[in-house]
Amino acid sequence: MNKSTLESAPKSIREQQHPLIHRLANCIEATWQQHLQLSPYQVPEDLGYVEGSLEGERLVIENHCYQTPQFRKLHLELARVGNGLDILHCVMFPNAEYPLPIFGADLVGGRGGISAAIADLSPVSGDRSLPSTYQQHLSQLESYPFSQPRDLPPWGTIFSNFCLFIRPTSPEEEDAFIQRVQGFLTIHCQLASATHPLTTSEAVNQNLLGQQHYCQQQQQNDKTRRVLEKSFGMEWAERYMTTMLFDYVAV
Ligand code: BLA
Repeated sequence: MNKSTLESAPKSIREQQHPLIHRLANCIEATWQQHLQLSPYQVPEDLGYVEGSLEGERLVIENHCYQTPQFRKLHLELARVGNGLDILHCVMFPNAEYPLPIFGADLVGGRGGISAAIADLSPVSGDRSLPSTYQQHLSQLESYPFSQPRDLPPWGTIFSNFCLFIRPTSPEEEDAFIQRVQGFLTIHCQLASATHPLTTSEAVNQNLLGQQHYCQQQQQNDKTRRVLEKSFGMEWAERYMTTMLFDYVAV
């Protein structure tokens, strides 16, 4: 195994990634910068830039993290497996005091094209519904007839009715995907900035329980786990999935 942390990565791997991943990464960061007050977020020391290759292909991971008054962690991760499989992973974890849904996105693919493009604003309330302001704004986004919608896995009960999960099949569909995600992000940043914090510990605990459930479901994604295990081993994959990808504040 070859695992290393570099003080500064030579050049963002997004330059080499699939153009849709590169575009979405830029779009996410630009939207965050436009609408939120970003501060640095301390990534666990050895997890900012990681490289591994155990039995199979080399996996390179680059993490970009920020925090804001409303979000305890904004996480954008770019990864490359071997010479062909590119991954973008993004989650916006709200602070415990803010009753906000969780924005998440994952793009997986390579030279043969993107196989999975998913984005959602996932509810964390007790009744698993989105706040009505979110429902109103999201239902006004332009719909697009994507030709290859994909079925959610069994753990995907956390996603909302607005969840978009497709395999994009043309440049038009790639544009429409970016446009929808941009819509999700803009609505989310604007509504989050106007949201007041919760005032009771019961409400905060309920919010944290919802976030915990979201993370526990995501931790069941065996496709993600397998990619990490192949390059870093089981123990490391478990630590990475529970401390970096889907960590939560236990209630
Ligand atoms: C699917 N995620 C996948 C797949 C791979 C990864 C290889 C299968 C692609 C396919 O079916 O076409 C791998 N994803 C990774 C890795 C990382 C990653 C290695 O993020 C990180 C290092 N996943 C998320 C988030 C969402 C998500 C935030 O991280 C949603 C908001 C969803 N990914 C998601 C779903 C699938 C997937 C629903 C399909 C799973 C399935 O079909 O079983």
